[in-house]
Amino acid sequence: MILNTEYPITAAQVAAYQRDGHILLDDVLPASHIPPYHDAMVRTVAERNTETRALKDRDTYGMAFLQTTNLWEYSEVVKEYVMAKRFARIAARLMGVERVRLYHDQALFKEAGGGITPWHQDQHYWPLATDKTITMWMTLADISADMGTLRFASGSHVEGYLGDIPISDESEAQLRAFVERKGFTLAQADMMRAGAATFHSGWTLHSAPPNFSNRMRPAMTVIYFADGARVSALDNKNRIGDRDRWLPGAEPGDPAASPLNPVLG
Ligand SMILES: O=C(O)CCC(=O)C(=O)O
Repeated sequence: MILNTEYPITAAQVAAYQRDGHILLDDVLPASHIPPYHDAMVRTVAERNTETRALKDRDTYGMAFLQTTNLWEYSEVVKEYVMAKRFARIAARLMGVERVRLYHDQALFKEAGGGITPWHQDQHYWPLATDKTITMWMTLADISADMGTLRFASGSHVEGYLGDIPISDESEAQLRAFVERKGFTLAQADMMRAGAATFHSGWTLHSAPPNFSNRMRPAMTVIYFADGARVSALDNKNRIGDRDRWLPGAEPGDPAASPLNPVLG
């Protein structure tokens, strides 16, 4: 089955990912294979979503997307997708590691009229003592930039942890100013075909524009880290929450390897 097949990654692509902290790859899941996964994800998001407020009544984070986590725990079809060797091997190859584990998945559906995704660093949230973390962000429909393809600050991953700056109006102001001051080149796909994906490092600064269209931007993410990584200090409140949810029972210094974090490839 397609999810266990190899997606060839060249040495030039590995070098580009390691230099920029992100890369766009086409046909990570060829479009003809998407419908069953798309449908299972839409169904699971509908079942699990707890957001009922109108967009105008939410804060900036709430307007950015409907965020539904670990869909694989609730749908066998989504589980097949999240556990796919094909995606995990891309993650391992780009990071230059032998094997990766699953951290968690999340659907990030930016609604029609949804707001910006503020500038942020994912690894602010993750109690993982390694630089080898990566998110696959796949669109399940053809989308254009004005629906919210991700915008990356190329090379910003080398900065490492920039502090306790969770996704918010403050992160948008503070980190946008940082990106401008440092003069990072910005990269954003003008369009992405269904099944294309970006991969970005946990430290890479990124954001997204609003969804100006009248259609949902259905994005599915899977987050991986290098097998062998340990749990870091729980030095901000989001890392405590993430440890409780994604690394149950693990203490700082322990291997990051709970039953929710299988080796995938
Ligand atoms: O989907 C978005 O707008 C933001 C995605 C993101 O921040 C991520 O996947 O790390």
